[in-house]
Amino acid sequence: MSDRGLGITVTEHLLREQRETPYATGTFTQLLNELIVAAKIINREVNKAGLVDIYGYTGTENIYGEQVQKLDEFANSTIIRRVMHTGHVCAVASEEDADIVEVPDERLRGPYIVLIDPLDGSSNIDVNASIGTIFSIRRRIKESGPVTLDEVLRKGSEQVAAGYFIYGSSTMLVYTTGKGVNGFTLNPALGEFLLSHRDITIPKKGRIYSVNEGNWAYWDEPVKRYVEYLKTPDPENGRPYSSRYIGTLVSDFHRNLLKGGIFMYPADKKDPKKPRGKLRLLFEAAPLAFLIEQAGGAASDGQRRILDIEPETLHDRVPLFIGSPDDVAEVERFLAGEAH
Ligand code: AHM
Ligand code: MG
Repeated sequence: MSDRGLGITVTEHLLREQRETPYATGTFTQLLNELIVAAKIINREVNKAGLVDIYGYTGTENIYGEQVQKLDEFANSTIIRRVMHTGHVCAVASEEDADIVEVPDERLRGPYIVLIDPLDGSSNIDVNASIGTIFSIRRRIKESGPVTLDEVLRKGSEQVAAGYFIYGSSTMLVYTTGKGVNGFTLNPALGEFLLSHRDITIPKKGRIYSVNEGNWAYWDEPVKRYVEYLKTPDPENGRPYSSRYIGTLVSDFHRNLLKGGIFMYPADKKDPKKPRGKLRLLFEAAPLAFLIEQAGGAASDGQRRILDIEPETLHDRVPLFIGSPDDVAEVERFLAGEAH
């Protein structure tokens, strides 16, 4: 029987996936549910963000003498608190924190490690453009004992789930557990995420490129040549591409996932302290790489598959080229000097 029109909730969808997985205990379903609750709380605060001027600036005291927390700090602490009390997690690593946060020994601990970018694109809050939360879930390596950094510094191919919430004109959850990608839209009247985008597949080739072109002067020549190529008219091959850049990775990624195209944050020479691009491997590139591959796309640092890269530190940065498979293959050819 078709379930069209039924409005499958994300919980129902998770339970169905769980039933199809032999030996599944439901642990993972509960963990993802907790992330969903955290995202609903964040969403509520994001929706009020424009009111800060009325109720008081963030980071300062409001008119009631209370400290108003910045939204990114609020998102970070909300997710960490919620997932740490589930009993299913042994540690959380966040883009906002220098080190991993371990669940104390005296609390119930589980086998999962959660990695988060709690509020991606937070510089867009002030201008009412969409922002997001990225998450990645891994299983720890050891059976017990303190969580060590080497358990977190693992290739992206070892993720068991990854996804994001986007706080946009609608609030959505898009996630994968390695069995394709599904998208859910929050129905605000019900407070439930309903299946709205089943089995998302990215077009093989797109017509959109997303990059901060203001960094042009700092790019290597092959990147410049590739972007020039995308802008050079060739109607038979779908060029010129359109340029779309929001400046929130989640939002730029989401659009390209649905419509096809390529998002790039190449390495640049602007900041000598960040010669390897801007985006973080563990918190941004790897979770989105898992999603894009599950949707039939590709993600590369220009030479290597993102999911094969072993991080050296928690906050490693990587150049990122992610999107439709033919577009990513093409940029790799430019970077290898095989096309110009
Ligand atoms: P952040 O971690 O400081 O929020 O930076 C991440 C964001 C991404 O969401 C976005 O793709 C990128 O930075 C935009 O950077 P830029 O403003 O340099 O184009
Ligand atoms: Mg980010």
